[in-house]
Formats: sequence, C-alpha cells, structure tokens
Amino acid sequence: MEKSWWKEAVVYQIYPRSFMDSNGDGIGDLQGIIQKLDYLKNLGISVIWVSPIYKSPNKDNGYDISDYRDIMEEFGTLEDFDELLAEVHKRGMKLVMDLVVNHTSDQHPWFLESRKSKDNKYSDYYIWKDPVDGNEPTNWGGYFSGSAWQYDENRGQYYLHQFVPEQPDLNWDNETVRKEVYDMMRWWCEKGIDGFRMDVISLISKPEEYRDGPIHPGEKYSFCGAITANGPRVHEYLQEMNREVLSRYDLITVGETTCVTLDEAKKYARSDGKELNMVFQFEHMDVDSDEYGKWTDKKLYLPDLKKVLNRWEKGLEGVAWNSLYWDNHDQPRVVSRWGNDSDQYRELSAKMLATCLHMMEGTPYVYQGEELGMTNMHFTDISQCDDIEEKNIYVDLVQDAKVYTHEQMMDIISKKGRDNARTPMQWDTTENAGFTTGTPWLGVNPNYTTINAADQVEDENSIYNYYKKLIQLRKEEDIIVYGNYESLEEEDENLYIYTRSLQNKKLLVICNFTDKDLKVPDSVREMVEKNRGILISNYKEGAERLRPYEATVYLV
Ligand code: TEU
Ligand code: CA
Repeated sequence: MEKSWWKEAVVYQIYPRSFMDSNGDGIGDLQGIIQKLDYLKNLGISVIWVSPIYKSPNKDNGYDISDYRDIMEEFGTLEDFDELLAEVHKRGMKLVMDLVVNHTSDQHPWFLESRKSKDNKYSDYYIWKDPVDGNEPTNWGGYFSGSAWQYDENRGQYYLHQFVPEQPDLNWDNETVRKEVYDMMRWWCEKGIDGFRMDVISLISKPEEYRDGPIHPGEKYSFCGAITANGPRVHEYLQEMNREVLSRYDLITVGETTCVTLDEAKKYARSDGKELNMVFQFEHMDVDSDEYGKWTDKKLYLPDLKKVLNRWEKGLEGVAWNSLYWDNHDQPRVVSRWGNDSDQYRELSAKMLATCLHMMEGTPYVYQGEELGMTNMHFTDISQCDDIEEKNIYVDLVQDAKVYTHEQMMDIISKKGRDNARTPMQWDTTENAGFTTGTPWLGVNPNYTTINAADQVEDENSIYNYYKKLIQLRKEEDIIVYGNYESLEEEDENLYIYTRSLQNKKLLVICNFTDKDLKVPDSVREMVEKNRGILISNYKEGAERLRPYEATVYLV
C-alpha cells in the first residue's frame, strides 16, 4: 500500500464555539484555540480540523456561512486566523478548514441577490423551482425536519434547502458557482492551510429530474438525502475540484459523505488520488437507530456494529481510504453511548473504545473532550438545548406527532442529541470548567470537577495519557497504519476481536464491550497464550479471562 502522511496522521477536531473562550463572552474563539495548542501538541496530534469559523448568522452554528473569506466576529479576525495558522505550523502541526459548500447561509450576498429576481447574475446560484399545482415541487423532506423547499414570495418560486431554510443549497450545475468555490478554496490554500473537511460533499450534485420520493408509513416527507446523495455529476465535480485546487497543494482532504455506500466511497477516495483522500462515512453511526431514525434509545447490538465496520475495513482495503471516528460535533459522546459512563467503568470503557478504533485501518479522528472521556449531558428541558435539529425534532415528535412524552424525548435527546458533544470543553476544576470567565453559551456538564484536562494531563493512568500512547504507537508501528485487517468472531455479542498483519508481524486486538468477566474464545486462545508481548492494554497485569471493558493488543 502506498504511504502518505495523511494516512499516518491522527486528526483532532475542534468545535471552536465550545473549545476555549479567551475574552469572557462565553463563546470559544481563535485566541482560545491558540492558548491550547501546546495541550494538543503534547497529546501528539498532527492535524487539527476546526469546524467552521467563517462569518455566519449561526442558525446551524457556523454551517450556514455568509462570508467565506472572513472570520465569525465572535471567533476573532483574519489576523487572529493568521496567528493561529502560524502557531499551529510552528508546532509542526497542520490545520484543516471545514468547507461548507453544499449550501450557504440565506444571508450570503449571493443568496440575497439570487432571491431578488429571476434574471440577475446570481439568479441561478441556487436551486429555484416553480410550484407544482401551487405546492412544493417535490415531496422531499430536509435533514432537520419539515419540507426541503421554502417558498419565496418575491420570485414566486421555491428554493431547495436540505438543511434548515436558512441554508439554501447552491446550484453546482452552474459553472460559475463552481468557479467561485474553487477560487475561494485557492484563497485559503494560498494562506497556507493544510486541507479541507468537506461538509456533506456527497449532496452537491442534484438529480437531473426532480421527482417525488417514497414516503414511509406515518411520514409526511420523503427524506431528501436518500434521493440527492451521490448524484449524477458528483464525481465529475470533485475531479474538477481536484484539478483546479486540490492537486496544486499538499493537502489532506476528507469528504463528509452522508448516505455514501461502499461502492461510492471507492470512487470518492480511490487511491489514484483523482478526488479526495478519504471519506467520512455514517453507516456505523446508524446501528442504534430505528423507526424514528436516531431518536430512539435502542441499545447497541454489537454484531451490528462489527458487521458494518468490518465491511468498510475490508471493502476499502487497498482500494480507498477511510476515516475512523466515534465522536464528533454531530454525535453523542461514545463513552455514554457504547461504553459505560458510571464512575466504576467510565475510564476503562473509554480506553477500550479508543483502542478498538485506533487499532483499525484508516485515519483516526479525536473529537475534543473524547480524550478525557467526556460524557453526555443530562438535559431535562428543551430550553437547555441550542441545536436546531433537537429543537425541531422536539416539536415534531412531542408536540405534533405525540410519539414521545416530554420526559421520554428529553431522555432521548440526552442520549442522542448533538448538544451532548457541544457542551464546553472541560479544562479544569475552576468555575465553568475553565472554559470561560463569563456565562457559557451552552451549559457546562457539571461533572467537570471530576472529568477535566488539568487532572488528566498529570495522571499517567488517565484516559488522556492513554490516547497519547495510542497516538504515539501509530507513529512507531507501521502495522497500525498499513497492516491488513481481519475480523474474528463476528457473531460474538460481547467481544470485538480483529487482527492486523504486515509482513511477518501480527497484532491481535481484543475488546470486551461489557461489564462482565468473559472467557477468551477458543479461536484465539492459542494466539493469546503464545503472545510475543502486549502493545497496549487498559489493564496493568495480564489475566486468564477478559475483565470488564478490557482492551488488550497482543503482538502474536
Ligand atoms: O452534517 C451532515 C449530516 O449528515 C448531519 O446532518 C447528520 O446527519 C446529523 O447531524 C446527525 O444528527 C454536516 C455537519 O457536520 C452538521 O453539523 C451540519 O449541521 C450539516 O452538515 C449541515 O451543514
Ligand atoms: Ca470569546
């Protein structure tokens, strides 16, 4: 397999609003990030991805951009950005920008002009359709509840928005739009950034014809993503972007590819380098979804997770490249979700989950606070929440459809909502976890007195130092990056077991996803007994049996 620096990297994701506030207004900012760069350097991180920091009215916290060439006021200025980039580079790290070009904000000058008339320069920058029989052009529903179409009085037409109405979709079939985007990307590359994480890039090419989609029983709309993802010209556009921008710089490029299939992923991230370096796929995040999508408290059935991940690991091997993640700003905290966040098992299970992910093939992403084992928040009222997705779904499922009671819904939001990941970073035991001296924009998780960075950096047995070790191992052991992946015991409901092999070397990874003491399966007993050493484990001494949440990586 061909070697690349971005295959060997570990990426750390910063959600700037919640990372570190430098001026006491309760909102994280660029100067705050600069203050914490040594913390990331010490962790061993090589690449930092910052969620959007561009000018934005914040209907979706920066994923609605009104100016691609300026910084959100709360976050700082372009000078702060230049300083940040220089400080990142000074420490030998790289900086990746979030690129949100499936849609803009409705306050972007392009959209303000576009909605003015049907015949100005910007009229076709977005997707406008005439009403059909006085109604929406199609029955498509957006990602965040409701119709994906919004009527505009002035044009007497509907525009498409796959996310909230304040996030109109750009018209990528318009060549001028594409040129504008590439131009903007080059502008950032010329500043010296090191890559792009491309938001919902699988959605940019819309179908040739706009037709109704299937409606599931009990639902009002047909989910648009299932119709628009991996559209007819998406690969053509990405190849063009690659020629026009990406190939001209040494970048790490990751496509956040909602609704991507394995076959499509092979096109987006094929090793011939014509499109992107890697995909960020979602399938393993859906294994605990059901009838109402992610809004359920359905428990994880481990074989489901393994089947999905094993298929991606094997499917892309030698052909394309994948991202590895449990957490990000759209997901609940994994230690609460698939681990065990009780006092007794939080540390062990966080380390187990980290081991399970970091020994796989692909580029690992660490989301801020994951390295501390930060947990979900307990939300009891929707007024404590900020996320538009949560607010909309609350109205949908509690007030309108009456599927859940208030209590049930708050319980599910506390398990699955995006705000779980967005509570402020827990730096130390001072007020507001040391995140701000003001009033934080979103409540701090009260457990910061026991879960915080200051304590963990000092404690050699902490989750933080365990992540540090995992990251270091990836730098030392080629096999972790380039070894072949084989899964074992796929039907086992409690254990996640796989091997990695490179030349004459082999690693055996065993992870116990339960709080029970389990026997080593016969199929791997011999390998375990004859092991040639332990690369890493979340338990100090070896044992005959697998202890609760044990993760051990054997050299075999
Ligand atoms: O997310 C894309 C995406 O697929 C999400 O809508 C995901 O399905 C959802 O968050 C799960 O709850 C990206 C960004 O990561 C997200 O923060 C944005 O809200 C979204 O795009 C729109 O830009
Ligand atoms: Ca601030």
